[in-house]
Amino acid sequence: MLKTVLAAGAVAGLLAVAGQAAAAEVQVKMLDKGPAGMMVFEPASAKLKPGDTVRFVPTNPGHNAESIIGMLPPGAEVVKGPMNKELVVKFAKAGVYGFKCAPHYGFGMTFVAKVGDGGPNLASAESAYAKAPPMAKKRLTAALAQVK
Ligand SMILES: [Cu+2]
Repeated sequence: MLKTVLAAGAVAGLLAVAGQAAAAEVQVKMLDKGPAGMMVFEPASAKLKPGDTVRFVPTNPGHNAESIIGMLPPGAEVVKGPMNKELVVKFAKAGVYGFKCAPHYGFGMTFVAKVGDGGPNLASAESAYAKAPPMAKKRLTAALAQVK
């Protein structure tokens, strides 16, 4: 009996360790200039698993990261990072999550995370930013193509 309990505990412990090892963090720099041009998140997209996190790093001053309203799965929390501060977002639900830098949305400063299989809003993600500024629309389309 005792042996059985110990074995079950050992298995649970192993699963916990595996779960921790599987969760990843992606660092996304907020930059005035990057390989993709002026006012960029670098990288501009990421493929994640549920439980992973993104750390938006204010490498250059004058930026923030916040949700693009409508470009996230139903029930997911809208986030809004302060200017010049790090923002850490943990993605619990599968889905497509769009982010923008508020001052530079018109310059196309956007980021897309696809979590899991893209969840319930993968098909509708493009219509969510149909009315975005033209440069944002262009970069969001490219970022989404990267992760699809
Ligand atoms: Cu910015």
